Amino acid sequence: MAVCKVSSFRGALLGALLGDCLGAVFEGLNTTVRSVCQFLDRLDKRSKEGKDPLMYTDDTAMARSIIQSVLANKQFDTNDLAERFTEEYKNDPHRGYGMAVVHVFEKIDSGEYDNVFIPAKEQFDGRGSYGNGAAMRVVGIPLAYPSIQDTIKYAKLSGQLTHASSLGYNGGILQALAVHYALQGEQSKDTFLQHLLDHMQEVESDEKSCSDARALELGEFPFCNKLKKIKEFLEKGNVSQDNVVEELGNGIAALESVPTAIYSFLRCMDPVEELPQEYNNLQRTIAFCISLGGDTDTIATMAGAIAGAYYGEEQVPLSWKLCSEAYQDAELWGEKLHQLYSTRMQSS
Ligand code: F2R
Ligand code: MG
Ligand code: MG
Ligand code: MG
Repeated sequence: MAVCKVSSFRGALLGALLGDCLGAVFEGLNTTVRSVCQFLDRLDKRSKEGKDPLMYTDDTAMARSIIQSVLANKQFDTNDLAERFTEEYKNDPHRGYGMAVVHVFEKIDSGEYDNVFIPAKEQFDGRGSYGNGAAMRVVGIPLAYPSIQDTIKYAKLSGQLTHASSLGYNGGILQALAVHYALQGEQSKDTFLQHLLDHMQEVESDEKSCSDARALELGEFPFCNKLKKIKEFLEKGNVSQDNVVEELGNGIAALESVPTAIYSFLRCMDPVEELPQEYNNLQRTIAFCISLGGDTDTIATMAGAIAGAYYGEEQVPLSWKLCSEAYQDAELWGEKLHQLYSTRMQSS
């Protein structure tokens, strides 16, 4: 396993934060590459004018709870995490949370549930949520646990607190794996994708994953199939944004957004014709995701986390950072997570 630099940890958290704060401006709007780039280009002026920062949304609010929980507890503690999610929501409910997930917080807060996983299992008449909430917030897990088995285990548990459908928590596992492999540094697109595919083939082969996919008429191994589509798109080259949205998605479901974030990261390893030549890879990744439209904050936060882990904080533009709420926390927690990760790596 590669020795990971602190810059990758700070980069992952800053990339995730920027994706959320900048992406949220366009969530659900009809966007064009031009309007996204115009907005991004104005951030330099905005940062100098000392305007209020752009607010983060539920994506970052919940990611912050995971980071604080893994930093505060020696062992991964699902009760502590459930309480942090709930307290965060109660203290600051207007961060654009999903329509259904708030019922999980209300039930946990009621004190009527000894088992913190039950409220999530009751969502959608017992089918559980397949939203992208488990994936949008998971970045702290791969930054805290160098072991791939721990990353999978805790991404799953942290996801299942709100997302009992395997289509929801498996999205969280896939996003965590993508950040894990991005942290390992330079590798080919094929190698990166193959790692994800190898793990997801195992993750999606359990009975619940198969039956959840069947119930939604998705066919077997839905995330693996999307990863194969990404490989096909990358081999094809210049796939249009419309095609990306049509085949990979830009929606609120994990299956319609996590693969899109991974594709965006890999596509933006190379210049993208429609985007300014002077953008670095991280800027390209975030701009590309936002210009796909749909669930822009969440797709950009996931791709931003992967790209930030891969390229490091050197690629985080100062003006974009200065315009994002609470970026100082991302910097500080990136350092703390790096220490934790390094300590765990030495003792393994
Ligand atoms: N909620 C939003 N965006 C909506 C607009 C917000 C607006 N800006 C505002 O100011 O209010 N964004 C955030 O939600 C997504 C993450 O959602 P999460 O945490 O997965 O929540 P939830 O409620 O569990 O699922 C979201 C929706 O997905 C559909 N859904 C999920 N499972 C379903 C199932 N089994 N059957 C049918 N539908 C299911 C529902 O429509 C849920 O409400 C992120 O985008 C975050 O940014
Ligand atoms: Mg959001
Ligand atoms: Mg307590
Ligand atoms: Mg969103």
